[in-house]
Amino acid sequence: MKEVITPNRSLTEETEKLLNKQIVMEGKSSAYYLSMASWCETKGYINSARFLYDHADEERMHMLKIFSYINEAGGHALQPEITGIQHSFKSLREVFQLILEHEIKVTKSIHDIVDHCFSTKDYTTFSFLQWFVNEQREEETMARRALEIFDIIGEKGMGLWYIDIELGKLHGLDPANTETSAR
Ligand code: OFO
Repeated sequence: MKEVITPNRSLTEETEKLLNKQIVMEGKSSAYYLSMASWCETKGYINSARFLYDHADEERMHMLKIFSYINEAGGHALQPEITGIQHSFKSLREVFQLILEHEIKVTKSIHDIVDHCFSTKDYTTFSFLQWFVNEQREEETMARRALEIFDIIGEKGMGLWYIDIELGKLHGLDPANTETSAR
């Protein structure tokens, strides 16, 4: 009798569900940062806009990393519904405060999945997620440094102009290049 080939599935359904939830978070991060980038560009914060356009791309890349992982492990990665994205902000400082708050939520979500993988002995997914654990540490640090820049320079007078330049430098951008990466 011909052998039935079963799909090689190494993920439990529960882990697949959690990873799909994380896809939604990464997709939301990307949309959120894109919206912030656009707002910054309209307000003339060109360096912050470039920073955030790049960041939106990075978040999409994080989302795609999880897509590949789920599908390679025999699951089904689902395109997330993204709604309810904020389009205007009170100030540039508020943008970076919201980024920090958002990244802290993302870190918690990643840690919860890591916990789940550890307790269910899914060491493969546990190992896959280490990249995200490190990435979140870097992103939270970056958001905290950004807020320090506001405190150090101060927002009065030319302050915001200098803050915008320093925020770009924090992301490794050359302030002499005034084009945004919105293309
Ligand atoms: Fe995906 O790294 Fe932040 O959110």
